[in-house]
Amino acid sequence: MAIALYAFDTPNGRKISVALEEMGLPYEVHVVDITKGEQHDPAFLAISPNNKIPAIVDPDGPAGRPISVFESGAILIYLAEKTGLFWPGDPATRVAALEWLMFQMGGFGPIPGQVHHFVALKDENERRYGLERFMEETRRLYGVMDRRLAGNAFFAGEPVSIADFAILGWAWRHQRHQVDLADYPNVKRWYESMMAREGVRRGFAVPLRRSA
Ligand SMILES: N[C@@H](CCC(=O)N[C@@H](CS)C(=O)NCC(=O)O)C(=O)O
Repeated sequence: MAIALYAFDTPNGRKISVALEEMGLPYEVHVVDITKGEQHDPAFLAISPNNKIPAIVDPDGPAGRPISVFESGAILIYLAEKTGLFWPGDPATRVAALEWLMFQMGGFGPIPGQVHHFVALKDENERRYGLERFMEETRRLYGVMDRRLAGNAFFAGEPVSIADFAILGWAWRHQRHQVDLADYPNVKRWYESMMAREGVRRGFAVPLRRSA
């Protein structure tokens, strides 16, 4: 039975559509339009108590019972454990996948997300302060990623892991947080190789907004 994906067209939503496509899992999209406040609907809160996308409901969860999962990192781990895919079997490599997944969840998401917020402000002073603070840190994070990828094809080494899907969701928005990937050649090489994957293409193409 299909997994229900509750999402919108944002980095955190795209992480999961990409992972579901790459894993070949059947799923159906339920758009939660966060620009219209739909993340506060009681029915959605029942599965995502922090009123944020993404969330999933898997009708075929542990012991064959339905389960809902919120928080994109938890969803990625759940799907990786369910399928055994993009979840390194070697314990040391799995630790690396978890490290880079947590790096994304704790930093490379919350920080560029602040750039997205401040860049849209009209007040010049508020904008300047926020951008100074969060763009510098965003660029530092790209530097961390570039150094990691200097000696590794993917974030946990070989092969691709769920950490790559998590980080890709945010790197996909590099223009919005005003980062030129040419300044980070290893990230650029990784980004282009990830975006060329068939499953990734499908994951970014699936509609996560209602048509007007
Ligand atoms: N840590 C959460 C963050 C999710 C998140 O920030 N989702 C945003 C869209 S990318 C959202 O739903 N925002 C709506 C709101 O804050 O009201 C995750 O990774 O799932």
